[in-house]
Amino acid sequence: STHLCKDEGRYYITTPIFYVNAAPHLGHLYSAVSADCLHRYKLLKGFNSKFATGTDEHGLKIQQAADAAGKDPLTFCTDVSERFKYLFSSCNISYTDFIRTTEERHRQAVEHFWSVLWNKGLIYKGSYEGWYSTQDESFLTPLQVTDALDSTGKEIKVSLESGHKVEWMKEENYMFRLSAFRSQLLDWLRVNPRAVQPERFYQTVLQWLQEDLPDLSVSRQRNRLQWGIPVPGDPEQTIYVWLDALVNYLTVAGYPDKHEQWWHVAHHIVGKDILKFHAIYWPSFLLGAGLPLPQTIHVHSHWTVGGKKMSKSLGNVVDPLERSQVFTTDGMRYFLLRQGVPDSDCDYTDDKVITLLNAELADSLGGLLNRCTAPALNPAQVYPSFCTESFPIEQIGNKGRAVVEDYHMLNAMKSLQALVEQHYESMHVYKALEAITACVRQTNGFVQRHAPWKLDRRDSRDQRWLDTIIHVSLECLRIYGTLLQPIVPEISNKLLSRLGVQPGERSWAALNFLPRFQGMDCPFEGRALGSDSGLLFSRLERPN
Ligand code: ME8
Repeated sequence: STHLCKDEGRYYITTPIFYVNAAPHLGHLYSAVSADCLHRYKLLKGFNSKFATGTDEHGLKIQQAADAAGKDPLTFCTDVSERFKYLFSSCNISYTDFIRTTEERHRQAVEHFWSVLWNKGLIYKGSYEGWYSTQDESFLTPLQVTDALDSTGKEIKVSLESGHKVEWMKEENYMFRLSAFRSQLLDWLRVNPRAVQPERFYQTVLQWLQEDLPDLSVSRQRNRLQWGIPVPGDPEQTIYVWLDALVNYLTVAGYPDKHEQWWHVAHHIVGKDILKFHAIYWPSFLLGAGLPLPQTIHVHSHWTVGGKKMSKSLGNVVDPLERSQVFTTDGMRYFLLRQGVPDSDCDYTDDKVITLLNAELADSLGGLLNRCTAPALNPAQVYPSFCTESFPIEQIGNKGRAVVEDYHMLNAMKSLQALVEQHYESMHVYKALEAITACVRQTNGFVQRHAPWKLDRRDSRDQRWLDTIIHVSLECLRIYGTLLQPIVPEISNKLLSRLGVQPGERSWAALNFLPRFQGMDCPFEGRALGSDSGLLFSRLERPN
């Protein structure tokens, strides 16, 4: 276990802040669960971790949604923001900060940030003429736009990337000198090849930077957009919602005067739909303001339904609250992180959820726990002793009862922690879960192979071997329970409590698999198991 001094051990992770124009869906929960997993993992490693999420409440799209709902914008925003909070607390999203862009602390941060850019001469008054997508709150070049027909058959223009409608816009705006940052961005990416992950999105950003980088409009005329933060010193202009929104990460860190300790350890999780805003606009704003750039931008792909991106505008969303009532919160979390692949889109079906959870949580992991704690095999309900005579440390010339596959299993267990760490750190959580699942399968095979229920308890050698089999299996379960805490906190708690592992014994430093095999004492040996609180995960029924 490494001791971390206060400052080295800081970590700051963020999700995007979500638009409040409609209710949260499964895609939003996925970003939040991914961030929650990293946050919980860092805490278990002993870090002082900050985890921010929140809601993006300004802009034309929100103004229009509030109008359509017949509510004043702030009331409208508060209502939807509460729904995000409710979803997140229902799903054990353990954020430390929730930010709303309509908060006073945020207005102050944005005004300050704007003034810094202005004072450095990076913002100038100009006029913008071009395409704008309100759905995406995004300015587009002619090359990013194509012809399409709307639902009434009328010819319209849409964004090539999102498919959302665009409109021609011509206004007096403030412009940001984005074009001045192209080479600095390229330098940043060259020096920090892990700044944007996974690799394919890093390549996407490099590709974008091969093209010309026009200056960016960073305000809208007040008569077009009232719902936002006015430009300092010019109330006729409202700050562009994306500049406003991105600054949220700084607001949470304590900008403008207390952000340093958190800001230099910032990591963002974003969907690929908003990569350009985070990997081009945001670093340019930060460079302009003389602030450090984020350590990592973790990008993930999209959940689709029937091959189409799940989105409010398409109306094909999966309600995460309703689904987690059916599949349990941990079931939903497990599914999202086991099936979600950052590199590519993933199609959602209930059927996939049921198949996966039944196989891996109910049968494999739950079955293993059941077997090893069942009164038939473990009548004393203890963590039994390990006997090196039946499972010698040296495999060669072994006179015990362990076979070569058993040593393979132990080797896989020994490398599991490092593998899981590597995959958690790089946000390839599905790979961590793949590795854990493979080990669980091996442990089940170990029990199956030696059929401890066939051993004769009256024979003391058999009894010691039986204890050893159970000891090793419980040690495996203890490792799985500890490693899975960031993914399925409730199931892990149930598992570890059943094994009698105390809350203070669940950190990364306490992992130490099978200490008896390394000639050390095992603190669990001889200890009473915790009480039986029922199945780890109940099999899900398929609807007829
Ligand atoms: O873009 N699959 O907010 P937003 C996976 N307010 N993730 C998805 C998803 C899907 N189908 N749909 C959405 C905004 N997401 C801005 C962000 S940040 C300074 C401002 C997730 O409500 C994913 O993280 O449209 C995506 O980037 C984000 O929600 C967009 O949420």
